[in-house]
Amino acid sequence: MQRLFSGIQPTGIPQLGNYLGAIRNWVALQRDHECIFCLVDMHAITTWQDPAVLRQQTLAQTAVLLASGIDVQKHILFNQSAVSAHARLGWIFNCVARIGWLNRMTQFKDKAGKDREKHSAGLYVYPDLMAADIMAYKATVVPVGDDQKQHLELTNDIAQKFNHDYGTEFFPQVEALIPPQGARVMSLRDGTKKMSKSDPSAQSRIEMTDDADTIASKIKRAKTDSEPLPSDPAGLENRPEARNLVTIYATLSGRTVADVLAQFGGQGFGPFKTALTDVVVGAIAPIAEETGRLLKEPGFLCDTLRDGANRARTIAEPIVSEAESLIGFLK
Ligand code: AQP
Repeated sequence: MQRLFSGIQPTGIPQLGNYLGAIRNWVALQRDHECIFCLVDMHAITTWQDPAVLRQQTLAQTAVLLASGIDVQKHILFNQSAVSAHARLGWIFNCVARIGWLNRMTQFKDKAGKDREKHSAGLYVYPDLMAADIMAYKATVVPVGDDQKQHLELTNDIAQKFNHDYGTEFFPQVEALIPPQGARVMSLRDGTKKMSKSDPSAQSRIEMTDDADTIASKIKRAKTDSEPLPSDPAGLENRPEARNLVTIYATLSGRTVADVLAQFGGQGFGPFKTALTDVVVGAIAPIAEETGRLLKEPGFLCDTLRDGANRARTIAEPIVSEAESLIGFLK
């Protein structure tokens, strides 16, 4: 059975993009993989996080993941900072990765914008820590949304350079599992921008704890254009908002975009938005309800993470310790 690693930053309540791009696939992949799921709190602090809010969001994300169907009896769920092997291997990878490689990372450019020099050094070396997260477990499968593809290519470059530099075949290559549909859910306010849990506008995203009324209101106010929906997918070109909403509908209802347009093509957005609301509420309401119940048990959530960290440590410690020996650290 292949070992799978994937993470999510506790930078807010998971949004529909996190769910369709990652969490929903994590749940399905549990059937035939050994899974390690991580709340990457060390990644989260690459941008400022209020300590109390970070703690609360870590618990809230744990609740959302459990409510979505992550099975902690069979698999591992923990928060990154609780397993020091990540930081140790992350530093080693900072010394393996080349500055030129990091300079090419588009996510850093997107997140840092024009004011690059004012951002944390952590944000810049984020992909090295991500490579360490995966390699600390020698995981070979990483399910992610489209935005993480470049970071996984870098992970393979780092693993290969480490192996080359130290004359070993120690670290494996990883495979990115990117869902064919839903890998890039866009903002409800701007169809050219990715939906993000830390976007300043809560109207831009559906959160996994939103109730039916909130979902209905966000979808009603979602940006669209004034044309009716096209009858085939080619008609969605240059219509990013329409394409986004149709893709969300198709992904959640397990249909193709062509099939959805065969039903709604030629109609205005009104009836489509009503149907979309039903589909989104159908998927999210049960998760939101179970999340609310779990949030009343913070002790249980903490115990779940602590147990997960203990189990994660037993895998990562020997791997990272051997990597340290390979590079000449005296043990
Ligand atoms: N809009 C999206 N569509 C599809 N997949 C997405 N993912 C994130 N946004 C979308 C996938 O969710 C997983 C966890 O993401 P993350 O929390 O590690 O960081 P992120 O990609 O930066 O997500 P956010 O929501 O945009 O967080 P913030 O606002 O903190 O930057 C990843 O697999 C990601 O691909």
